[in-house]
Amino acid sequence: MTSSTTSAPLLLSGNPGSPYTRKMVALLRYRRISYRLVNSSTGIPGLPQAKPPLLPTFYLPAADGSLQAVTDSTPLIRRFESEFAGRSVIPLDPALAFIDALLEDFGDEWLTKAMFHYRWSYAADIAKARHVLSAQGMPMQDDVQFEKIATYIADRQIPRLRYVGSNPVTAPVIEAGYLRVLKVLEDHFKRHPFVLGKRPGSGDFGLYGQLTQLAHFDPTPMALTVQHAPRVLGWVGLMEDLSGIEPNDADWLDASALPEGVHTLLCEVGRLYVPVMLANARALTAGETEVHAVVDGQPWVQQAFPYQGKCLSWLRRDYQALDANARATVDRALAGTGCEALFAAP
Ligand SMILES: N[C@@H](CCC(=O)N[C@@H](CS)C(=O)NCC(=O)O)C(=O)O
Repeated sequence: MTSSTTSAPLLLSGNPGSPYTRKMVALLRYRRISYRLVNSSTGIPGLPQAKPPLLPTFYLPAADGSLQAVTDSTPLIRRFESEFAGRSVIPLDPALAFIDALLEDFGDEWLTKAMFHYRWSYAADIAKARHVLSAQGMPMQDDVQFEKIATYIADRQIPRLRYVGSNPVTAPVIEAGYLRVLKVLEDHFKRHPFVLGKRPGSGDFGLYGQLTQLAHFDPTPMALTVQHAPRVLGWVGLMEDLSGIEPNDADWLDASALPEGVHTLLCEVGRLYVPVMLANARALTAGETEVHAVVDGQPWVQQAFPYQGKCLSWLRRDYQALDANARATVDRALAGTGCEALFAAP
C-alpha cells in the first residue's frame, strides 16, 4: 500500500442510482479499502470538478498532496490494484484477466444500454426513477421542489437515450439481449458463485453495477429478472457486500477449460457488444456522427460514441500485450463466440 492512501479513507462522490457508483462501492467493500462516500448532489465545497463530471468521482491525493478529481471505473480498478494489496479482482492468469476485462467492458458499455433504455423508456420506470432520484439527490424537499427536481432529472435523462443507442429501431435488440444475458447468468450461477469462479473479478463488478438498477430498482427489467432469473437477483444482493469472503488463488477458473456458461456469455458479448463496438470504431475513424450496424440480425443505429472507441483501443492494447501462450489461450476461449472479430487484423 502507498502511504498516501493508507492515511485516510478514499473519498468519492456518487449516488445510489448511478450503476458505476454501485460498481465501485461494492469493489471497495470487497477489497476492504476504507472509503468515504458523499452524495454527488451535495458534494464537498472546495474540491476540484472532474472533466467531464461523471459519477462516481474519486478525489485522490496527487504527489504534492492536493486532491485530484478522477473518474472512470475501469482504469481506477487497475490503479487500486497497484495501490492496495490483496483481495485482487484481476485474475492471476493473464489470459483469464483479459477475458475478465472484456466481460467488465460488456457490463459497462453494453448492459448500460439496457439500464438506460428501460429506465427512461417506460412510463412506470420513468415515474419511479424521476421521484426516487430526486429524493436521493436532495433530501428534505417540499412537494413543489421535489416535483421540480424530478422533472429536471427526467428532462435531462430522457434525451440522453440517444447516447446509449436506445431508440425504436434498437429497443427490440436491447430487450431480447437483456433476457438472454439473464438466462445465461441464471444457468451459470447454478454451478459457479461468480462469473469466473469462486471469487469475483472486475467483470462481476461491471455486470453488478448495471444490475443494481436493472434487477433491483427499475420495475420493468426487475419484473423480468424476478420471472426469469431469481438467482441473478440473489447474486446482485450478495455482490453488494463481499467483505466477508476469503478468496484464494485457486478460486479462479482455468482459462483453458472455461465452463459452458462463460462460453455462452462470451457468445452474447460477440452477438451484442462486438458489432456495435466495431461499427462505432469505424464511424469514428471515418469522422461520421452516426453508427450503423447489424446486431443479432437486426438493424442498429446510434450516435457515434468516442469514449467507447477508447474502450476498444484499451482492450486491443491489452490483447497485443499478451504473450504468445496467453494469447493462444484467449484465442481458444473466444473462438466461435464472435469476440475474436474485435482483435482480428484489420
Ligand atoms: N466510464 C465511466 C462511466 C461513468 C458514468 O457514465 N456515470 C454516469 C452516471 S452512472 C454519469 O455520470 N453520467 C453523466 C451525468 O449523470 O451527468 C465509469 O466507468 O466510471
